[in-house]
Amino acid sequence: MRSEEPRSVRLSEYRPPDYLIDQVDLDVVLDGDKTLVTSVLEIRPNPEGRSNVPLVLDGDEITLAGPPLLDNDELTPEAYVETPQALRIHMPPKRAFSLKITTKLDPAKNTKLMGLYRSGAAYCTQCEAEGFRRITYFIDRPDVLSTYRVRIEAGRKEAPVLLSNGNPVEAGLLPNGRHYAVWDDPWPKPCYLFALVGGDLGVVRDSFVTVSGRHVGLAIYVEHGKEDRASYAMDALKRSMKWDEDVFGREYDLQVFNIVAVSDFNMGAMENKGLNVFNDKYVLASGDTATDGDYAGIEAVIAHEYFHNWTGNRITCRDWFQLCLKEGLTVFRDQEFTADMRSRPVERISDVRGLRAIQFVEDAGPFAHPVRPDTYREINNFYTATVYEKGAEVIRMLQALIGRDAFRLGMEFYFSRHDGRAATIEEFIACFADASATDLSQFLLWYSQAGTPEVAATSSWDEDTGTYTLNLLQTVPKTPGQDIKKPMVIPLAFGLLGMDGEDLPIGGDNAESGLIVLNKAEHSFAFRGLNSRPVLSINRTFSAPVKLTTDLTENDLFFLARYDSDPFNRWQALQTAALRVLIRSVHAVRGGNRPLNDPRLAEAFASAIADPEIDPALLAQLLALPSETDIAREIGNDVDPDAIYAARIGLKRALARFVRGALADLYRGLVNDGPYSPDARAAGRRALRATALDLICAEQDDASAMLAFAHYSAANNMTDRMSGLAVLSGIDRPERDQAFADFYKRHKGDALVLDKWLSLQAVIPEAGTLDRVRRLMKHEAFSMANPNRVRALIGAFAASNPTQFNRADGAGFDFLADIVIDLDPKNPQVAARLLGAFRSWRALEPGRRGRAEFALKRIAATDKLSPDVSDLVIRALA
Ligand code: 0A1
Ligand code: ZN
Repeated sequence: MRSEEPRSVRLSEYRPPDYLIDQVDLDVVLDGDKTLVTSVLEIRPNPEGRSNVPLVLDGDEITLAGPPLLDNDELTPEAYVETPQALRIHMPPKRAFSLKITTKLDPAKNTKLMGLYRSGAAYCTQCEAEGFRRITYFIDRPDVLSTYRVRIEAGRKEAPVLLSNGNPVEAGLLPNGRHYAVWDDPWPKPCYLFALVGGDLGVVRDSFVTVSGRHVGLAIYVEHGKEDRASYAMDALKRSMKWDEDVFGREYDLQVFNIVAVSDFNMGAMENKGLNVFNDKYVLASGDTATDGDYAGIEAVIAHEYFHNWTGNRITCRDWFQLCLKEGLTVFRDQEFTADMRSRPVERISDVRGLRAIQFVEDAGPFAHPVRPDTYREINNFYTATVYEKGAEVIRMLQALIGRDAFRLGMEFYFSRHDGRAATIEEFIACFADASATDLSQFLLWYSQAGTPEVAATSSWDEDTGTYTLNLLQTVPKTPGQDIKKPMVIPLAFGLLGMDGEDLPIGGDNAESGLIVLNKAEHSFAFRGLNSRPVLSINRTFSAPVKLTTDLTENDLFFLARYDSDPFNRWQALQTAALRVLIRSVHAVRGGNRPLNDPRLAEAFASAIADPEIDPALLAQLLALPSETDIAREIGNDVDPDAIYAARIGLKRALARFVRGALADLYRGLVNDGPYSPDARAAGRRALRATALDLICAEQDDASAMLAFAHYSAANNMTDRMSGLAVLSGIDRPERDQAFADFYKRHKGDALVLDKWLSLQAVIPEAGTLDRVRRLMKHEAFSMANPNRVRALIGAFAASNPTQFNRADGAGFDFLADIVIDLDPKNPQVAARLLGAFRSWRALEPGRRGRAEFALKRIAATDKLSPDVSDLVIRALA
């Protein structure tokens, strides 16, 4: 490593701040490269901190415009020092005082998109996690809570819209074509929730009346001309506000709620108090520009950011180690919202697919970390699937363990005890321990032990006594820095199916409720008085985020796929059966044989298709084979992505041949010529039709190309157009280029739509793709400066094209290394995210592993790496 290793921060070293800041008055003059920020801070020594210590205000790439003023008196040059990372006042008064600081910024030069920057026609901010220090000197940590009054001034033409947190209190005209607005946020907040927007934007307005009758003005600001694409986001916002009242008793607490969509954004969106700033991808949608998946994403992200108003904003985190306190909980809340708005089982399946594809892989590789990490070098690298998605699973388990009523009571305790404060995981869990009179100390291991627990279920059947015995064994694998693990508390929802496929009444030890709770390494449960050997359905609804192995036979699995009363486990049974075939097949392929097939799987597909009771969205999930990543994860080491690809496409072809007639009927029966509606039912039908198309076209021959092209051409909405194009993209026929060219012509100039076009080309599993990606980097639709474009092309290639990113010659790795090295100085966060593609490099077969290591070492040897990238390469190579 050429650059210095970034310093580690440790949870165990937490100390309360030495000073508190009660009030912040900001005056921001937006004026291009002469932008000035003046802040007046009301500061006092913290009784819980150390006394007589210097006041250290964090800073990052900012400079003072003049000496600070303490209680209106200019500080002498000896009284303070400005370093690249801080403003230090050597001997501040031992009483409350005010400090006035002015900094000068150039938002247009801010390519990191942290702090105050420009996006299109707007100035905007991003402060989480440590961006406020790029605007002004401040105690930039979440346990310093202040009320804010913000005055913004700008040219009226350049920035007719001036927004900040809280309520609007004043606005007016100024000489020289300028104007100003004042915002006041009465709720104390940490500086990471500060936001400001100034720009020339279009707006869509609506309103919401809260449960106690207060009127809230809602507004969504977008690029001019895109107003008609914000209506679904607005609808989702109103539904979120109502849902949080109904389900969690949470009422909104300001006169206005504003959302601004910007096109340059490092993440999905940000929950700044009363002023959410969004990546425009999660706001803008119309039937012609967005897919059903995009609509679902908008609904979920709008809800997520809105729900943060209570879980994150009213109650925030004491320090960044507690990030899951707001993120895991808020993901849980948005997933529950979606389950209530759409189909609960389908939402669960798609959440679990996502969890396994990303979090399980993360948990099994060099980047594994606990839901609450205990050390970090760069906090930006901990906005991970583990903190977010596994964090949500932990909350879901908590609810399963103590029951819904106690869970709701625990949430009430949490809201009333910690409102207006910065809390910890221990304080959060104590609310549930009190609400349920349960000792949750062992449960806390879910926050501190990394790695996906493995549960092995074996059983025996005693025909003479009618006794079924279930043995459960749990282990937690080693992860970086954690060699020894303790047994966890694992709630497993389960049922036993009788010969007729019905759930048997469950008797027996500790298991009357349909929930087994493991808390030791090994358990054994006996179920007596049964007439025949039952079939076990366990971890129903995926009640615990574990890797499960069972002694279920394939016939048991097909039985469950058909009869299980839990739709999740019906899906799971088919996935497990398919995975078993696929893994055998991968071995066959590597041994030089043809891919394998299992006629029973084909029959299971046929019977699912023939089942009139199954809802189309669920059927689409049932018919989707495990992904290449699923197969790789299951294999675990010595992974050969080409063999996986061959096994999967081989099985898909065989299955499709077997159910060809049924698929064709299904495909025909699902046509819908009516106008597009993004509702879940219609989306489910489109999803099933797309799945049928994908299977029918698995041969990738001339007929497939014609059908997919016809599907593409007949589409009257983006969802259908994309499902046609996605299938075509895998078929090397002239129709493919024709469709890509047509798509480009139709959507030229619409960057968000062209992201889809870039992504689809980046994931083509063919040897020419890397060159295609290189060519597309020079295309006018691409820009290295925009995170969405980078993710659409390069991110998709690295994360979603297993055969081509992991090319045997290492060219995929080299390409990504070059990109990371080039992007790092401009936008380290986005560069670091791309490195996530190396999350399982050690699991590859030795040739590829060596080439991946070489590429990682080349990055590590680069001069002046950012803390973001160097932290990840250090961990990847450790
Ligand atoms: N709190 C946001 C996530 C977020 C984190 C960092 C950001 O800037 C780099 C932006 C957003 C959320 O959970 O939605
Ligand atoms: Zn969040």
